[in-house]
Parts: sequence; C-alpha cells; structure tokens
Amino acid sequence: MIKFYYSGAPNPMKVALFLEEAGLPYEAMPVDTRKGDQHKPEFLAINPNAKVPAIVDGDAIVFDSNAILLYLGEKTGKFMPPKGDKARGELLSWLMFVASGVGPFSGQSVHFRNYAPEKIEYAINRYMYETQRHYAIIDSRLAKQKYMLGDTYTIVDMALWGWARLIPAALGENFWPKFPNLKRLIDEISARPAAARAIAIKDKHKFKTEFDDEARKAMFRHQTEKVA
Ligand SMILES: N[C@@H](CCC(=O)N[C@@H](CS)C(=O)NCC(=O)O)C(=O)O
Repeated sequence: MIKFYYSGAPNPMKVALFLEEAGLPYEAMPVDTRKGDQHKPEFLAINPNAKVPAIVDGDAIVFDSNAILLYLGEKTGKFMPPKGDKARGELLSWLMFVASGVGPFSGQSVHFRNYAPEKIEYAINRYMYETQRHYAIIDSRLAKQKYMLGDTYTIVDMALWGWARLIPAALGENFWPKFPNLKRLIDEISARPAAARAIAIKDKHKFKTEFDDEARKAMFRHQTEKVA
C-alpha cells in the first residue's frame, strides 16, 4: 500500500486529491512540519529536501507534489490527457508551469504578506505581481476551455487546485473577481467529494496548530542561520 507523507498544506493536498479521486488505497503518514518532523533522519531518507509531500510505493520513493502527480497518473492511467504528442506536450508544459511558477510564487507571496517579520514592500509587490500574472495566464486559458488541458479533468487541474484555492492568502480577498474562469474551476473541484475527503485527511491526525518559535525554527531556518 502507498505510504503518503503529508500535512494539510497546499502541496500535499494536491496528492491527497489524486489519491482520493483515483480511489487508491494508501496509508496517511503525518509529518508535523511545525514540530520539525521534516528534519528527522527517517523522513530525510525519503525526501532529502525536508518537505511534504512524498510517497513510498513499494520500492519507489517519489517526492515533490507535481512529480508524484505525474508518477501516479502514469501508474494508473487516470486523470491523464488522451495519448499523443500534442497532449503530452501540453501536459508537461502546464504541469511545469504550475510547479515552477504558480507554486513557488504563491508560496513566497503568502510568506512575505503573512509571515515575514518585516513588511518589505518590494518583496510583497514582486511576489504578488508574479503570482497574479501567472493566475491571469491561467484564467484566460480557462475562458476558452473547461479544464487546463481541454475537456478532461487531469492532474494539471489537481496541481492548480492545491495553490489556487489559497488565492486570498497569496493575494488578498479582493483578487478572486479578477479570475472568474479560474474561480469556476476551483469551485467545481472543491465541490467534488474527493476534495472534501482530501481536506479531511488531516483531521485523523493531531497536527500542531500554533505558529510559535518552534514552528518558525523548523520552517524558516534562514531566520537562525545567516548565509548573506
Ligand atoms: N516543490 C515541493 C515543495 C514542497 C513544499 O514546499 N512543502 C511545504 C508544504 S506546502 C513544506 O513541506 N513546508 C515545510 C518546510 O518548509 O519546512 C513540492 O511541490 O512538493
């Protein structure tokens, strides 16, 4: 059975959505990143990058949310676009666009808006600018088609859902009306029973909720180690 190392954060939730949508049997393995579980040797042996999600599937170890989606999509044949070079090209392009653009910029935007000890206007503006620029590209694509790859709900939509449902944290409450087509897709996915089950996984485990010094030390290690 697949072991799914996770927390309730956006990247693990993409994988939780796939596992629930596909009906794959899995064992949820909590990694409490606010307590520093991600730095324990037993987890580093699975993901040397000390982040969730990761999966162990027999002798295969896969980390990084979008890599896991691709691995599971290829393994099961589910939530993948129709076969063919054109569809494969689109799949890889948009999956990497979400992996290298939407995710990191949204994450940094959330960080500088909500967690950085000082409000640095330059950083906030840069990350908000890039985040909304990425979502605007997606929104105009979704004005012309139902899902990211056309008529079929795929792993790219799941990857997008992980971060886009947190647009209020990354950009602010007043940004949703700027992306009506993206909102339509995220609302549709969030209304799926599998999404509700994915979000509820974390209720089976006791995760730390306070964001205190211990959490800051575990998740923002740059605050205690100067490299510049
Ligand atoms: N590129 C990775 C990023 C993973 C990542 O940043 N995970 C966050 C949760 S969304 C995490 O583990 N944070 C804990 C930490 O940074 O210590 C992916 O897509 O899986």
